[in-house]
Amino acid sequence: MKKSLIAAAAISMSAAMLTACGSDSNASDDDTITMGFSQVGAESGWRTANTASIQASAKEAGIDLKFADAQQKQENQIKAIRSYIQQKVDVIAFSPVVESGWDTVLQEAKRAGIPVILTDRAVDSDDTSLYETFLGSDFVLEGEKAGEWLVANAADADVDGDGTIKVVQLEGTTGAAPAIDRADGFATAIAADPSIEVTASQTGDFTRDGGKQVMESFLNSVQGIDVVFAHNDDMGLGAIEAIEAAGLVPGKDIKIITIDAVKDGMQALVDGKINFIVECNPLLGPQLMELAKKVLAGEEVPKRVVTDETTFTQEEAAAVLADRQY
Ligand code: GYE
Repeated sequence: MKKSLIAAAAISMSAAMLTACGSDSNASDDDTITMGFSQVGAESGWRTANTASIQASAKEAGIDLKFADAQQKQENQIKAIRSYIQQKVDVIAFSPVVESGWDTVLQEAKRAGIPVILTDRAVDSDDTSLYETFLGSDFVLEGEKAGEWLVANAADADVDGDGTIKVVQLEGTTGAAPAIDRADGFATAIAADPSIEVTASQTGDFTRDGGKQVMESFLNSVQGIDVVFAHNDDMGLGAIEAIEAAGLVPGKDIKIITIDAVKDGMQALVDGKINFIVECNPLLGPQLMELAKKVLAGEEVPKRVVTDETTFTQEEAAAVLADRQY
């Protein structure tokens, strides 16, 4: 009805007006895509930027987004996914807080005929038919890049000059893909230099507070720490607070390597408090919306879409900091 009225009226309209009417009518069409998105939480600067990207891109793509923050709890994500199934959304997207334990709920989505797209983090399910595609970073590669930098800068990183480079690792959320993969990639890369060893490793849950607390305990229990490898900027920033509180100079007395490259991390890199950052791109929204449209149009999409990323030294960070979006 609405469409035919517009069509009739359009006969006497200019081409410009016709275009305007055509796009206006879309917003209320029944064929508007509804996406249910279950986000991990709001644990880090990366996550905040990721959420903003998804919300803005959905709006731009004309996709009706139902969004839920799971506060880093898998049970909340499962509840959100079940409610999206009940609401009969067109597509479900989510960033799984941990890798395992998703098969049951994903089978429920499959039975309901609702396609699922994984963004940012992967699941470890053997049944890859439970999701259409996985969009996100190569976390193993990120860990390798961090380790390779350390191998290349080993002489400088042996702060106390005792011939052993003692690394303490601040892990991400236990069981999360980026925590598992970054630790693996880092271990592989540092194996090239036997003088580098991970002396202690503990989770800081990807949060600033977590990083601070774990670093405080490392400073009390581990002698001669040369390097901190933090699985994200936020934990590295928390570690900086703990190091400064202990009367040491971050970036000098203890070298710091992190992953993400959010603005606060980049600022600390420019200030000399962090020594190297591996980028992890949170701006996944535009690609996610595009993939969702393709999946729903029945088009083939690749099973894996990897995001392009770089690394930053202190000098490189100084050159780009002013233009950093997040
Ligand atoms: O590195 C960290 C966040 O899954 C890639 O989660 C993401 C990670 C990111 O909390 O800051």
